[in-house]
Amino acid sequence: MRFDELDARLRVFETAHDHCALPGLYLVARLDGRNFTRLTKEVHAFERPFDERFRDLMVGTVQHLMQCGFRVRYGYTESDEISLLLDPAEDTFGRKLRKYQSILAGEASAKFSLLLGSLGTFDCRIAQLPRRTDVVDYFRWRAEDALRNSLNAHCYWLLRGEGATEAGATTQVSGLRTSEKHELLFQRGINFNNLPAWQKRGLGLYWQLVERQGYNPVTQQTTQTQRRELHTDFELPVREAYMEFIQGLLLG
Ligand SMILES: Nc1nc2c(ncn2[C@@H]2O[C@H](COP(=O)(O)OP(=O)(O)OP(=O)(O)O)[C@@H](O)[C@H]2O)c(=O)[nH]1
Ligand SMILES: [Mg+2]
Repeated sequence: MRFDELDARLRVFETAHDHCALPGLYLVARLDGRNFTRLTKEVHAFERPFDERFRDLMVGTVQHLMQCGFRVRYGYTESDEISLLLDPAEDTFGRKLRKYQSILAGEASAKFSLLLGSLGTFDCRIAQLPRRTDVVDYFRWRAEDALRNSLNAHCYWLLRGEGATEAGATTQVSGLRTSEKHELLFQRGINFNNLPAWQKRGLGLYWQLVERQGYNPVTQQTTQTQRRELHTDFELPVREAYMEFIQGLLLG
């Protein structure tokens, strides 16, 4: 069989099930660290429940993902996960989902591993959201997940620190209502509400226009230019203010 016949015969097995996102749908990619429970607790001894070094590795990875060839309006990270809101007009690779998923997972894994100095890998999935309200709800959902995880993790590690076993601490925490978890921490001198915002709500990265002063050596005059810079927000707004913030990202 000639090469071009062989090529045509076999190519179809790779591409026949290729899915493309429909135009107009909002795309949000979510990447999640693979086996990061082991990575954060056995392979590397990161502080529990939250470690600023780990946070900064995740932020560095998001910064890279927002500048690796796709138009990303908003990057959000909590725990070992990253969500990326793609620009509604994003059309690279003809909106082929396979391309977005594999390239983003590859870029994230490569960048995170370089920053960490050893292997750390991510998976990636894409949500295709039909309406703006779905995008707002998506990010509200992840922020609420961050809050619940944070409260549980603080309680869990506090109990472990007091000698509880893995199973004992898990059962104890899962049997408590939210108010009781707050109370458990409060009785040990921890006011959950006063913990750093990034631990409770995650972090957001978005583009900001900033004024920069330059100098034109030809005209020997100072110049004023606007540049797009990536901003990391450690104090994301809460509740309605956060929903409005996400809505704002979708305009324009
Ligand atoms: N020590 C420490 N662990 C963290 C930190 N941030 C996230 N993690 C851990 O990362 C893990 C993320 O959980 P999952 O994504 O559900 O679990 P996983 O082990 O990655 O499993 P898969 O995602 O299914 O591969 C949890 O065990 C968190 O405790 C941190 O700042 N410090
Ligand atoms: Mg994970």
